[in-house]
Amino acid sequence: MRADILTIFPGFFRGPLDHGITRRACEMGLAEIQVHDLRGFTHDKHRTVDDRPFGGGEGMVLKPEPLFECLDTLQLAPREDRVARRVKQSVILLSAQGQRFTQKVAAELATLDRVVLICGRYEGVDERVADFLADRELSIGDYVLSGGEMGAAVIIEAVTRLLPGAVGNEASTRQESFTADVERDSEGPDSTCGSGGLLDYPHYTRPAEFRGIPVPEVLISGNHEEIRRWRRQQALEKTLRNRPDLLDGVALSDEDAKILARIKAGQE
Ligand code: 9D3
Repeated sequence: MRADILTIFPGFFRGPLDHGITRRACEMGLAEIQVHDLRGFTHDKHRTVDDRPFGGGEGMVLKPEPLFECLDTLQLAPREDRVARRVKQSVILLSAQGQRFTQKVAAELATLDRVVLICGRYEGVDERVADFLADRELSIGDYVLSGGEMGAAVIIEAVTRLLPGAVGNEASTRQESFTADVERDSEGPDSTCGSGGLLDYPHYTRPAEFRGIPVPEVLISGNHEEIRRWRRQQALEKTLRNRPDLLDGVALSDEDAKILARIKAGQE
């Protein structure tokens, strides 16, 4: 996959993309990431990328010309072919007004040959970019950021992990069961799920006692059936505590339902 990032802060991406899986994916030739400085597509002395909003109001708005001119240089297929999915390319505007980026969207993007990520800044981006340049508009969550750069880095990492060969065998096997979960229920488990749409169970490693805090005894017992049950119970407890919304969309086995009923009874 090739990814192009359009930004007024190209230096931001030196760091996030030069580590871990994204770095390795680039070195292996699975991903190619190009960062484009929007100021390189201005023509005035001050390399202006923003302007005041028509109609008045607070703050500045990202001008359309540098974004359109930068995209012109990228040799993408026509927008109608992208939107009709005749080509595996997508131009994405990162903004607070976008649809939510989820694991399901990440899986969708991972099937593409090219993605272009346009990073919004200031109070917003001239709406002609959303209407005529980008194919879709994405937000990474319901909180206020200062621009789209963090969002672009998040999307690159989430999508790169899904490229065949990008992560080790063990992890990719786990991911497959997870993707199946996502496909079964579009509103369902999104992230965080080790299995079955619940939060992951807690992990421990050596030492068996650390600063007086012991590892749960069951994990040292060697009784694998007991360990399996304990992990399931812990996953259910944690999900109920931190993400009760996930329990609505998940299919619970009889055993799970019993464990959950016992947890809820114990809370009263
Ligand atoms: C009047 C309200 N505005 C600011 C408090 C709205 C607003 C404008 C510009 C809010 C955020 C931004 C800049 N944010 C992004 O460009 C952005 C973003 C985000 O803020 N949250 C989650 N995902 C994203 S992706 C891009």
